[in-house]
Amino acid sequence: MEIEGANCKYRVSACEDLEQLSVERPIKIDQEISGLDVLVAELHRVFSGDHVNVHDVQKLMAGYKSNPKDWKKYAKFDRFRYTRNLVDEGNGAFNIMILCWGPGHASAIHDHADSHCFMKLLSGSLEEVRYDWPSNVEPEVMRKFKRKNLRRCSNGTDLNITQNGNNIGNGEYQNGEHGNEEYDMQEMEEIGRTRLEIDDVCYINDALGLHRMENPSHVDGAISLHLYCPPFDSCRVFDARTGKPTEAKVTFWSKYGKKIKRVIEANPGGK
Ligand code: 2CO
Ligand code: FE2
Repeated sequence: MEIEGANCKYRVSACEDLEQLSVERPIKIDQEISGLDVLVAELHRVFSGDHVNVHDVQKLMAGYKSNPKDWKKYAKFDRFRYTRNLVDEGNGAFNIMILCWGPGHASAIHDHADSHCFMKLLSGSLEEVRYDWPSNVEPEVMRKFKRKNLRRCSNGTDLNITQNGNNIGNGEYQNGEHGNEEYDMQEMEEIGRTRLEIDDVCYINDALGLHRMENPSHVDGAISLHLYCPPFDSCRVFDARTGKPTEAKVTFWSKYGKKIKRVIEANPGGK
């Protein structure tokens, strides 16, 4: 994918030029963004056009310098899991949220549902661990690689697992029980590791692989700002030992600074 030219108004698999995977580093900052509300306003402006360049979104996020007074109303932690706190719904084109990671909190290994994912560290530090796709799970973007006769990808079957009640967000990955389907187990392969420090911006999409985020500190929390476009409400999480994917809902802990009332869902088939 020609990341810099990719139009992130569309899903990753709908982008043209899938060959190049490079991202310009360091990100050149064209304008300083004086607050989180200014960043959100600039994002609305950029996303109101027909074409949104991935690199321009990175630049805007890099141009904002983290200031706790801007984001403290969204910084809501849970003792047990990382929380997802919605800041803005981007007129349906994107959503932007603040994730709060308590000491030692981590996500499962997950994909990004064919969307673009931008991430900026606001406080503390986080480690991103990237993984290759298990060879028997094929994301939409890789199908496109194949259709275009471009490099790579598996010839295995696509597992179609949709287990209701699974949940990513608030760190909750209630992966439920695995089905009875045959599964060719394969340990997942780590392909990279990056330590993010305050104000660092990074980007991932399904063509670049899967990832897991972890707060390496056992003492301090970490806070990150995430932008997804298009927004998504479910993704797949993967078992590191087997590569097995499970569909998981993504949920919010708070929206616009207000905590969401949790509804305990009935579990018809549950124990
Ligand atoms: N994608 C995860 C989530 O939205 C966070 S890791 O950074 O993309 O919960
Ligand atoms: Fe992620």
